[in-house]
Amino acid sequence: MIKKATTVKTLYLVLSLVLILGFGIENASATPILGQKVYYEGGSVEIKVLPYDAYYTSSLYLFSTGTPLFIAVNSEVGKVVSLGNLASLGVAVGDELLFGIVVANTGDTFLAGPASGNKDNFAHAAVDYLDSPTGDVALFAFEDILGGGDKDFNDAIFQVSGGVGVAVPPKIPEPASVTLLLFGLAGAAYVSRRKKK
Ligand SMILES: [Ca+2]
Ligand SMILES: [Ca+2]
Repeated sequence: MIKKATTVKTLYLVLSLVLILGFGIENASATPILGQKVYYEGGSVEIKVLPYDAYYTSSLYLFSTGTPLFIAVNSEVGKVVSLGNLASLGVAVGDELLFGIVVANTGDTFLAGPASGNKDNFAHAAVDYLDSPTGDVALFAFEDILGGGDKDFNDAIFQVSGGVGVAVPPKIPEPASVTLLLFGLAGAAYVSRRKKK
């Protein structure tokens, strides 16, 4: 009898936790912002493919890298792709994380971010950003039709978590530029000392 009560208690606790966590995420979620820019904050970045509703097949790419980096297809729901630390891909802290989709059926490429980034002058992604102590999350919901079409913004949905932010983080000066700065200062000090003599 006691054992059964404990089991029920445990089950209740687990259910409550699931509910709290679920609602916590739901509540903390901000309003999606059309054309929101996101920036790299350092550390690793992970992408998860979320359920979508579209006729077209779209592939997610990261365009901040030298050559666009293929990440996943909208139909691969549940797939998780870890990009690791983006520094290894040539993306620096403070750089804009420019995600976009390539629509297989039409050949169109649509970038997230402001409308001006796209040939149809339409913002193709709504970004729902959540800054939380357990990790930052940005939900990208894309519209896959040129000019906006039905504007339902659910044609390709990806969750980006990790070092992602919506404010421009301060740039960390590279060791090389710090060294140059020190050399410059030393040079200036030398010149001014010589002038005094
Ligand atoms: Ca749709
Ligand atoms: Ca649509």
